[in-house]
Amino acid sequence: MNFNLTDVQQEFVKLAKDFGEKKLAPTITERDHQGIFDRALVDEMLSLGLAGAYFEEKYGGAECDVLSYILAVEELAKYDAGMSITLSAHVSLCINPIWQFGTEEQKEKYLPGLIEGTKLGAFGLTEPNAGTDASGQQTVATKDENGDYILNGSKVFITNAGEADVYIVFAMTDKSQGTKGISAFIIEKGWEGFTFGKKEDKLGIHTSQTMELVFQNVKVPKENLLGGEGKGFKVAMMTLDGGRIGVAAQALGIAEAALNDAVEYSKQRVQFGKPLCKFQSVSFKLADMKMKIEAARNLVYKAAFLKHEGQPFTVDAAIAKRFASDVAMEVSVEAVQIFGGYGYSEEYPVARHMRDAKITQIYEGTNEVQLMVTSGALLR
Ligand code: COS
Repeated sequence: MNFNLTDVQQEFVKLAKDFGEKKLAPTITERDHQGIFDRALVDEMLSLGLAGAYFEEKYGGAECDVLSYILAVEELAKYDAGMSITLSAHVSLCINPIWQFGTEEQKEKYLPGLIEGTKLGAFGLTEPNAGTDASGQQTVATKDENGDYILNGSKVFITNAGEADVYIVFAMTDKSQGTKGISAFIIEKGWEGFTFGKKEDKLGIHTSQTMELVFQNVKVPKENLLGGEGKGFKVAMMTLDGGRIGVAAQALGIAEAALNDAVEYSKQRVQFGKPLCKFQSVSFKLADMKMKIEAARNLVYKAAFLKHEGQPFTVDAAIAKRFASDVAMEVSVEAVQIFGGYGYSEEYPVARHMRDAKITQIYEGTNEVQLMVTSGALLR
């Protein structure tokens, strides 16, 4: 693996960094504290072309690589972890499955708007009683006399919900078939019977929006079946494999931001007549944080590289997601410790990093799920 970033990859980093510095950093505290999902900012971020990194030009993409996209997610997360997951859910969980499993008609219809950013995407798998056990779907899609589907049920904890225009939604088309009775559908906001329920009041990532999807006799044209009937579980699992690299990149960005804040603070804060960084108890802590971050970076970039090369990456994505999210949690907790009492205050950003880090250990498959995936492959 080449560790030198290409010019194009560096360009993606620069785009995200400039946007982070100029547009996200000045308002993050206010947006975080008030729980503002700023659609105008999201649109501006998407207009930079970050969503199209690895898709073909004919759909509006840049035809570069997966790592360019992952680098952008990581960079955004340094400034605004909520914004980074908005992008990751949009690309990994909505654009990618349409691109990977869609018919040419579906791709031509949906990809350009999503890639250009005039449309926002989301993904609905989780239900009140089907979280880690994704096979326990209760949402049902029954066929009508024309072969179209009627969707009934609900989805919870859906990133970008309410704001997104296009949703990848999973439902049981044949309950007797277990995981082979699950199908995926492309659903549009505004269809009759498709509404939004509870908005989550979360511990962190306040600048991203999380809501419930409610389907009451929603008619879904048969043309919007994604990947074939009964293929939904595989669509979901393979989509989540990619999504986990996005979450891992988000975690990496959060950890880097926490370390940078801790380094700066430790140079400025004077106690017992010298800056904190002159105490070995602090400088060694910083060194440990750096070591963990660099190890996480290798895992995250490797998973992105493998995905781009078309090589198997399920286990690498699971390992990267688990490791990077644990690092984000550990590093942000240590950053708070270095800040002391000020770290516990919302006046400084490290409290936000710690709140934001926690979700990376939970969503797109809890870290225990990542152990199931890894051990399952090891013992097969
Ligand atoms: N890629 C391709 N196929 C996969 C796959 C993957 N990553 N993971 C599972 N499959 C396939 C299996 O090969 C199997 O196919 P066959 O029946 O043809 O052999 C099928 O899917 C069922 O697999 P398995 O028996 O392993 O499924 P389980 O119900 O035991 O699920 C876990 C295993 C727990 C790993 C899965 O349910 C999971 O990932 N859950 C977490 C879901 C999640 O991430 N939720 C968050 C929602 S989005 S925030």
